[in-house]
Amino acid sequence: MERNTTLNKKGKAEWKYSCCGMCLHGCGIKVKVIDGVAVKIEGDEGNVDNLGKLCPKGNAGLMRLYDPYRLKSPLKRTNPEKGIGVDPKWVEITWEEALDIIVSKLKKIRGEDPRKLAASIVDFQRGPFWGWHAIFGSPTYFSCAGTSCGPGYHPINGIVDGTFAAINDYEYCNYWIQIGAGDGFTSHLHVSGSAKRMADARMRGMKLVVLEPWLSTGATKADEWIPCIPGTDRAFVLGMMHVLVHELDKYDAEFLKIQTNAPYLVDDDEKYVREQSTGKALVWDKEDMKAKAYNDPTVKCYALEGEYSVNERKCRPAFQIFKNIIKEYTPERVSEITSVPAETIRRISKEYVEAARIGSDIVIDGKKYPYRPAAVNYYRGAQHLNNWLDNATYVLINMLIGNYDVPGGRLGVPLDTTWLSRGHQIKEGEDGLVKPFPHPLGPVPPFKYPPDSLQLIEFFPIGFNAGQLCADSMLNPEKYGIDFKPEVLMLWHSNPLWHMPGTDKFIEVFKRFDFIFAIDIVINESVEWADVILPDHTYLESYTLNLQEPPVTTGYCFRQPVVEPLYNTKDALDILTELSYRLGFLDKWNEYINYVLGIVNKPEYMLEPDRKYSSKEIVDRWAKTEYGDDCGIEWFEKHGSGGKVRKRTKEETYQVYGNLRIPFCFEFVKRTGEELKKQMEKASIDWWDYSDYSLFPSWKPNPIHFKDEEYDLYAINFKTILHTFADTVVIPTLNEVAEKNIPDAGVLINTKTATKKGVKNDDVILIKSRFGEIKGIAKLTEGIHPDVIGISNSVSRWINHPIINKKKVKGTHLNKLLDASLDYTCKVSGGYEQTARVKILKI
Ligand SMILES: Nc1nc2c(c(=O)[nH]1)N[C@H]1C(S)=C(S)[C@@H](COP(=O)(O)OP(=O)(O)OC[C@H]3O[C@@H](n4cnc5c(=O)[nH]c(N)nc54)[C@H](O)[C@@H]3O)O[C@H]1N2
Ligand SMILES: Nc1nc2c(c(=O)[nH]1)N[C@H]1C(S)=C(S)[C@@H](COP(=O)(O)OP(=O)(O)OC[C@H]3O[C@@H](n4cnc5c(=O)[nH]c(N)nc54)[C@H](O)[C@@H]3O)O[C@H]1N2
Ligand code: SF4
Ligand SMILES: [Mo]
Repeated sequence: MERNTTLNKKGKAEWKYSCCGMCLHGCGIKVKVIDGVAVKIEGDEGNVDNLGKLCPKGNAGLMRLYDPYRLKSPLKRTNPEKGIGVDPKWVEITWEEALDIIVSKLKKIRGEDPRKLAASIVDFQRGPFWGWHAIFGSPTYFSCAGTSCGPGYHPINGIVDGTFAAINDYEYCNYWIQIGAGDGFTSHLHVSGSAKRMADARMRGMKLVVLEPWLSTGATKADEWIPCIPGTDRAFVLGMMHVLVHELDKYDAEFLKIQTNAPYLVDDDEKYVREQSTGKALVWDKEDMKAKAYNDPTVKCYALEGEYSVNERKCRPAFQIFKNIIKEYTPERVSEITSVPAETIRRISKEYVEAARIGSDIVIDGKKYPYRPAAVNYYRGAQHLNNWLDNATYVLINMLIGNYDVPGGRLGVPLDTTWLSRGHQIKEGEDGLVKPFPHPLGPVPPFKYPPDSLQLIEFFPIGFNAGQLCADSMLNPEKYGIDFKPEVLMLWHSNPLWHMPGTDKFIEVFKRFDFIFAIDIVINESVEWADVILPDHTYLESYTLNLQEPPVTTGYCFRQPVVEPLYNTKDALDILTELSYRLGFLDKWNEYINYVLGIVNKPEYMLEPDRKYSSKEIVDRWAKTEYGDDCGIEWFEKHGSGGKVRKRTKEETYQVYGNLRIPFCFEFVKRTGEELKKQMEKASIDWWDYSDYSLFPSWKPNPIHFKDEEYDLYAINFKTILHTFADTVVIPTLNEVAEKNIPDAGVLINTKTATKKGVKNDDVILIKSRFGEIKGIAKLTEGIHPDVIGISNSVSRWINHPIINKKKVKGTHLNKLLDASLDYTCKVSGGYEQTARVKILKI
């Protein structure tokens, strides 16, 4: 149905429906426009993802559009000297001149060796177009956006049930444990709508337990806050599994037997034992007392425990191996690691498994499902150096109660885009299991030595682009076999000097590029180093279709201009098309677009190789490909995207793996590690560690956990509802509110710890790690673990900007305290350690 968009006839006001671009998630918005001026943004109540709600950032969007410090024209640096605080002496130039300068640099390196381009791209809402640098010919992704977010999380979801993300069931969960995630309160999946979903769940009585080093927003609202030492969450959960299996003997054995590989027999070489004639993985039938193929219909009773001899080899069900591993994680031992009392670990485990109602069913819309209304949700804060092991642990604590993709439990969140997949990517894999997708954004990059990418993606058969490694590989090319010298850095919607760990190393790296160009809307810490800047339209002036892991809905949110572009700016997609044309690869670029947008499936909309298409035309064809001939831009302009964003059905949500099994034991991961090792050894690489490529998770302290009397504290970071990274700190209202919100206003220190160190509220302190130092303003609170200090993003910026310059202390940025190196990188997923060991001094 067409919506009535004219609300106020007298004032000629019209409401335009569009998509919020203040963070990646893209809530539905409507913007009131009077005489060509946008005056108000509200949530689109027809959008069932955000349910008509907006977070503070979404409400502040007009300040992005009308920001006086926006880029208004292409700029060229006239001061060749680069550095922090050095004035680039920008001058405005024409688009023609700007493109000429960039194209001549790019032409030169493309002719010599296209790997000389490094690209830092984090424009999530235009995700399909991230491949521009690959079409140019360079595999270097100069950003840790992937490894900051969910380096092990996305791959493990791709391996377990062919999804990208996951969330507890807002509708049916009764006992929600939240570990290091802002879901439902501040961040992660679609917070505007999820705050309502979380509040509704609490109103119907759902209990919430939050494990966090500080009293986060979620923790303040929870039934129980459990403070812990950073990076020890995995130990806490291993302790929970110990209690379930060794003390309470309560877990969902039926689910493990029928729906997972827990009963598969594994030998001492950590391989499945196979039927000699068919090669099928074997299980042990307890009743017939013999090994049978996992899918043999005569299996009467799968053994989960015991030790057997098959094909003259000793073997055990995978579950028995798991049980042996977690034997050592008694609550007493785990308590020493985490600082959480043993009785708390026991009590929470008991509450969790009791709430899970193992064995119960529920009928929804006439269909019977297993009912497991308890689940553990986690995200960035729960993932540390041994990131893979962290993720495997949190997956297993859910699987142990049989809650995977059933009502009340842990639900997979697919990336419902045509360019990547459509729904859960459930395909039959080997040994009766779902097919693993260890690189959820594309095919597994083949091993290669010497590598072609600075982020060494060739060494990560599971995981993500570990952009933080670009620093080490540029500074020590011989160590990694890098046989080319990067010359040009492209920045698009990205601030790597801010977002990468090891800031000082990256400052050094920035000095080594001969030429930097940026596509942005404002000048940030990285863009300040550019030679030429190309100004992009803001989200309120441009087109796209956006779909980013909505937890309970599917369908694109449509972005359209609500006003004419205010300045001499261009859409980033049009810029990329123009560059492709001038560099002579428009044909390849158009072919790529046809492929990533799925237009290849609708030949009538395919882009021809030699024509430049505007962003509007591309989005129109994209929309028609997705939704049919009548649903191009014209349709969306009239209707907004409300109608196309819909709730995922029960069939799309529950038990999507059908009769296929999901992995409880990560035999696939173990095997992948062995294959990698063989290739590395052939290339004479003896400095890689394969130990985390394991069947099951375990605990080992990482370098932040060794006894360190000098650096006696841990520094952590967190996002709050007020900001998207630190980008929105330059939005006046958001900054103003943040300055009044204690967690956003300085460095959180436990009152007792501060008093011991002679630090008072609002004192300026020096924070030092082994890798760097920063200054900050102390904010004393009871709401943080005594061994931890907490630094929000809102105090982290150092750019020369009227809002930042007004701050008493600039640049209180956690990343300056971190290292960017292989030592602090997970060798499976590419994730990195985001916690620092620090000491503080009053100054
Ligand atoms: N408001 C807002 N929303 C966002 C974003 C944003 O910038 N702002 N960014 C989006 C993006 S790209 C992402 S990746 C997601 C990230 O979403 P989240 O993972 O939810 O974000 P964070 O705040 O980085 O981390 C979550 C929590 O982990 C806690 N934490 C830190 N260390 C530890 C630890 O060792 N153990 C435990 N248990 N907790 C710890 C932090 O204090 C924080 O409260 O959010 C998305 N949504
Ligand atoms: N200390 C610390 N480090 C972190 C994080 C953290 O929370 N704390 N979070 C990590 C995570 S999860 C991620 S994903 C990364 C994100 O890291 P970044 O990619 O750097 O994140 P943003 O700040 O969103 O984007 C950078 C820049 O995009 C530009 N921009 C904004 N809107 C537009 C637009 O419409 N068009 C264009 N062309 N440019 C625009 C702005 O200049 C902004 O500064 O950072 C990671 N690093
Ligand atoms: S959650 Fe993100 S997309 Fe939604 S209103 Fe807030 S900033 Fe906008
Ligand atoms: Mo992220």
